[in-house]
Amino acid sequence: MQKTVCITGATSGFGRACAQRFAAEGWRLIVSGRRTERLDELIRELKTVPVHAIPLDVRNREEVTAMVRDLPEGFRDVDVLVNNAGLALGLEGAHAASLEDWETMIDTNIKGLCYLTRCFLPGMVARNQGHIINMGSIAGTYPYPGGNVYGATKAFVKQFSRNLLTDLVHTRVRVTNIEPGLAESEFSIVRFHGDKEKADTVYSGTEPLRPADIAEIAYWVTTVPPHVNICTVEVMPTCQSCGPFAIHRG
Ligand code: NDP
Ligand code: 8X3
Repeated sequence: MQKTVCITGATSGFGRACAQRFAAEGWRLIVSGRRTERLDELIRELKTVPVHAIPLDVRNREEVTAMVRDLPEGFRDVDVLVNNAGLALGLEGAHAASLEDWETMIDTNIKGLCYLTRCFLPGMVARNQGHIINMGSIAGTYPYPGGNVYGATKAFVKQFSRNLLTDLVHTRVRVTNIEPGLAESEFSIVRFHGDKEKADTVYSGTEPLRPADIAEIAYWVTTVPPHVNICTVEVMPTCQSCGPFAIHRG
């Protein structure tokens, strides 16, 4: 039977690549994001499968609730939710960072992810079938200068994913936290508030992960036998590793 996947942040990067990957396997797609022209593009591109595209700001709880409540016939029983919408803003130290940026990251990466999860879970539990795939980050495990609130939001995603598993242990609903490292998308352009030149320096001289690499993992975790749950996938490009502890000598 044709399965249904709902992907947030499908207008760019990992989310868009996930939409392409699941479409290639014939899945029915619910795709969302704030940029409607990008959603229109996606509909034109993914002609071979049913697509329900819906403009959505995940920070808006009422919008999220209405989106899930008003899903059209044929799209209501969501098998997989890819909680991908998210962003980093700024790389300043905590003493200099913008509180507005901090709030946007918390509202999107934490609260938005919670709204989507809470809205879709009752259906999944009632059907005793479903899969929540959260887009975490290595930043949720390893600190780096300027990662302050961004990394903390992804640490939330890590622990929330684990706690979901404990609440769902009596069901066959699965939860996976994918934790990518350096990956080229629009992520750094957004982080540096549109400064493409600065964003390019993040990837210069590296071979970063590509959105398609992450989409492959997101699709793969859904294909293992139903009694198997891939809890966490930490993934980095070969050119990246964890740094040493920092010691400041005065
Ligand atoms: P992109 O900037 O390319 O894509 C981000 C997506 O999130 C866009 O589709 C954007 O859509 C959507 N989005 C952002 N804010 C909102 C919002 N308020 N409501 C709805 N959608 C929103 O970045 P990536 O693809 O790289 O990032 C995807 C996820 O992966 C994020 O959660 C990010 O933190 C995480 N990640 C990224 C890594 C990287 O190095 N690239 C590594 C590890 C994790 P729109 O603007 O149209 O709303
Ligand atoms: C994105 C990866 O290391 O830039 O989550 O924070 S990193």
